[in-house]
Amino acid sequence: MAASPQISVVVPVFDEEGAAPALAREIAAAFAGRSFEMVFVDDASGDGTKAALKALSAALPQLRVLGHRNNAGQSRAIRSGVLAARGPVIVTLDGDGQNDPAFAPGLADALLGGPPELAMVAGERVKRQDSRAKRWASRLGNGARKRLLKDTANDTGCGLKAFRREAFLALPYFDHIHRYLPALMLREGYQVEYRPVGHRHRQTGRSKYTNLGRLWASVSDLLGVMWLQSRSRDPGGVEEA
Ligand SMILES: Nc1nc2c(ncn2[C@@H]2O[C@H](COP(=O)(O)OP(=O)(O)OP(=O)(O)O)[C@@H](O)[C@H]2O)c(=O)[nH]1
Ligand SMILES: [Mg+2]
Repeated sequence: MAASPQISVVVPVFDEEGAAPALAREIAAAFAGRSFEMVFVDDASGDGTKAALKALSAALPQLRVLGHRNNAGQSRAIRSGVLAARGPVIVTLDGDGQNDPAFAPGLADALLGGPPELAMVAGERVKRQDSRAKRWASRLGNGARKRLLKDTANDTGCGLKAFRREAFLALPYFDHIHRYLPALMLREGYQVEYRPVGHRHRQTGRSKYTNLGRLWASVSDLLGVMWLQSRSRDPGGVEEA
């Protein structure tokens, strides 16, 4: 594996023993022939997720496996992966296999081919393969967030995204920040684009979120991001004299 790959694929996993190894193989196939690494971040799973990935890494040299000592959530796992990543371009995917890795190289290429101000190309799920209740809650949540934050995004819950490592690390961190990346990138003066991506049924394992839990977190997160937006001032660019 190259010491400095062009692309680092970061995948947060929590109790995804049934899905994670197959997903790693699919990602490796999708990026075959490219300069890439995969950084799977195990968030103190109670099942054999970490051991299964570690065993697979003997056969997949691009696979790196990190582990948290304590469960710290999806956003913290993404952040740990980005910090450890060696590539300037990051692609994230959910660890349950619901995001189709075949769409991942396209997002990375859109970012690499774009202007330097373009910091993120985010996926938007077409034909979402989730329950009706989840799709409804998501539609309501996305509508409220878009109206309040004016962040142009239709589907911030989509785990498939490509962004510049440097831009991500310039953002403030909080739990669940992964749903507010468009708003926070725009706040920093970066450009954000969206591309349609495929979505699949969860085949194994259990959902980690409930509608009620998400609603509760969203209220305080929305208020927090609105505060961050109100406390931001735009220098209109920075030039060296
Ligand atoms: N690292 C980490 N990842 C988590 C945690 N909770 C969820 N995830 C990961 O975040 C991703 C999304 O979680 P899901 O449970 O699939 O959420 P969802 O797609 O809305 O729900 P389903 O449709 O039922 O799959 C998956 O890769 C999970 O493994 C957590 O506490 N820590
Ligand atoms: Mg899922």
